[in-house]
Amino acid sequence: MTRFRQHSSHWGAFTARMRDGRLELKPFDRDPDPSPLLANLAAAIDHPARLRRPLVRRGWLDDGPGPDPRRGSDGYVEMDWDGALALTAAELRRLGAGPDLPQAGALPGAQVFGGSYGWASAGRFHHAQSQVHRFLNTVFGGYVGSVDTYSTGAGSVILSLVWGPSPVLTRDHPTWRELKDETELLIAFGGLPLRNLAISPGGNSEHAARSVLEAAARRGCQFVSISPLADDVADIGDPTRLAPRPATDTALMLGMAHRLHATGRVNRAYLDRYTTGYERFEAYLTGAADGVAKTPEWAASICGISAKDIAGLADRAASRRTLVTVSYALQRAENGEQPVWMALTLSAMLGQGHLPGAGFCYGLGSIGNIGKDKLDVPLPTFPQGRNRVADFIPVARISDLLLKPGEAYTYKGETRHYADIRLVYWAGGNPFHHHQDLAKLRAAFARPDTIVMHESVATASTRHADIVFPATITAEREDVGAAANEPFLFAMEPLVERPETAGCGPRDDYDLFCALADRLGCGPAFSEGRSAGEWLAAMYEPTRAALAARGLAAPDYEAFREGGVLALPLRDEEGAIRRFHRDPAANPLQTPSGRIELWSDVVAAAGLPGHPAWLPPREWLGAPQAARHPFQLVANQPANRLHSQLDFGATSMAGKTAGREPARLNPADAARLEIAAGDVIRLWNDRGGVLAAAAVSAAIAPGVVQLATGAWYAPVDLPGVGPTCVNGNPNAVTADIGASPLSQGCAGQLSLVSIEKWRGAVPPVVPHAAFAAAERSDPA
Ligand code: PGD
Repeated sequence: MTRFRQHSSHWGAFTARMRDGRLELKPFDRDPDPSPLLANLAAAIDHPARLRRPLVRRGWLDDGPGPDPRRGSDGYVEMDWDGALALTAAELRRLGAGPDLPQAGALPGAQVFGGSYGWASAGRFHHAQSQVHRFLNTVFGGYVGSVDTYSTGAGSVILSLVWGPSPVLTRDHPTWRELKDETELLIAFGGLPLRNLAISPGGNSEHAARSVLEAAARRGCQFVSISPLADDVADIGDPTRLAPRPATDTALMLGMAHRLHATGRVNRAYLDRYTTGYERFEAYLTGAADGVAKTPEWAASICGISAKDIAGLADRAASRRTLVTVSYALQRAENGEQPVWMALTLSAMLGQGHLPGAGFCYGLGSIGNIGKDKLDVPLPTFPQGRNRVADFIPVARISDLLLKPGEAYTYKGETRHYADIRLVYWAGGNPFHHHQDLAKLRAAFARPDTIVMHESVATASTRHADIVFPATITAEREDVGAAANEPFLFAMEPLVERPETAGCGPRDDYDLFCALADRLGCGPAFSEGRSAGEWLAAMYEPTRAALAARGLAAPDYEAFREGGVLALPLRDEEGAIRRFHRDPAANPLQTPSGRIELWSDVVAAAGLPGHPAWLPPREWLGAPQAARHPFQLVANQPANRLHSQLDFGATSMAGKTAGREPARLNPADAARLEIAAGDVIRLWNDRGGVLAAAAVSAAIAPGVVQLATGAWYAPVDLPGVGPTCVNGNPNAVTADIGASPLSQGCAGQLSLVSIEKWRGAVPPVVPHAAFAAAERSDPA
């Protein structure tokens, strides 16, 4: 394969070719700021962590399906495809899969968890989650799914009640264009880190954030980043950096709001026209309701920023065109709804939402495609079929689902009950990376009868599954690269041959679902008789037809593949937020009142205050628990990889110290604990421990330790301290709690830990290759 071929990833498009056994890669020529993550892919081509043959867990093979605490410590046996597919089909049939599903009443899918959360790869046809959902819909009539995302659970639930569906509003609003041209002051709660902006689910062709920020700065726009990590904003335009105690942004915003109130700068006309419920919020703000005025002084005592700075920031915001943004990170925490709702309230009090470049934006800086212009044509998608099982969980409740069948929990004001799950089917995600309190997840994964997983590489999750199928990687497949708000469609080509292992190499998720569906008598219903290429051509057709209908160049499928890249038209119209502000009666928001709700009956009925409020979480630096575990762990998104993907890649490995993930702490804390850069340190609490390589940085606020997610979970029983992840996965110590009874969102960003220099014998990191170890004998 000597010609450069088109491809795409969540972090950027590129062309590549194999030369002298190495992948040579060129970023997309329209990309002004390509991501360093592109360099991670090459290692995947023939990495020893690649899965090449189906694996079956030794205990499952010997003793059959059933709950089993050996998951996570058991051995694996390699099988050939026929043997593994036959075993799996028999197990799925035992659980009710097949062509003769009941038309009414209980479906076998009601005991199958198929939420299968995970980002997998960028191509739209080989999108693992769509594939697994279509398969389960076909053979089980459906599955217990999941709603919301690990990215934004608390934030999207609260906004869906008080602002409207956040994906619609944030993706339907040209915020970057307005920021470049109009904004005078950007107040970014949670910062605006370029590392997050490099990523978009499905692809990110032009990394424009840096140039937009530079242009805005040249025009005189000022930036304020509010984060305990000073490098959550780039050094563009001399940004003001304020470092509150983590988890206290709501208090800081309340202090600002009180200042606006006390100085008569609340925009009452805006509140009257566009919002409901301000009076009830105001009674809380002033203390009329609870006797505590939320003054800047009050806020300062909680968040650690001086009252003068809080008041000064409110004054600055009120005197210029101000955009208030709040990042996903802030809501990935207990009571994570509050900073999002309070930022919306603060911006409503400033009353500039009707002005271009001002108002409120959720998630700008959290992910690349928010705030970009919207597309005018539909994108290719793989149809998932109909899920006839209505049951679901909020996505981050996976451990509770498996551990507590029948138990009640609440979600959006409803009382629901966890299903009794016998089968877990996962493709394209890494729960032993992404979920919190991984020791608890291990106990949860001991419960089902059977866990089937498709993966390209042997992750910690595959080491907890019973049947593991090796999937191809994106570089081995033909696909189409497309993403919301992305103005290009990419004809992704295979870049390398797929590895063969004695005629038994990895397969595409689609091919292996076809093979299973065939064995279950559901082949035609799953595949509709189409090859992958035929599906791709069919998926492309709605986009082509829409282009033709607009009189634009609309190449047929072959011509599109030949060209490699197709530019898509953008919609030249105001977004939903502008339409609402132009005429709120004609274009109401999708909230009960049609307006921005600063009081919500639905939220109040769910047992939370009906207005945004400072609700201290259990784990923050002002909590009683901080006496035992005095450091706030910020477990954020990594700069050197996407989540846990390609953790063995060049950029990811370059960020580690002797193969171990770095944990950054403030120089004063490091000195007090006698920790030097490069030392191995232990972070721990009652849930477990994790080893990391110390990095000392003034960018980290005192009392804070930052350890990014994504190192592969490798628990080792260390003498004297018990199970400890020796590779540096922070989810060994994070809390598995819902953000609140309202949203049940992921709360993994912030926890309390203790830190010590590890003085015992330093255990080696577990290399990625070791996760792939298996017996080679074929048992069949
Ligand atoms: P990835 O590492 O992207 O993490 O969690 P997610 O599970 O999405 O996992 C994707 C997996 O899919 C990889 O292991 C990859 O090898 C595999 N894969 C890729 N392509 C294919 C394919 O074609 N077929 C198959 N079968 N497999 C494939 C991410 C999640 O983590 C997210 S989105 C967020 S925002 C959360 N963030 C945090 C956080 O901030 N703090 C904490 N503590 N925890 C978090 N967890 C969440």
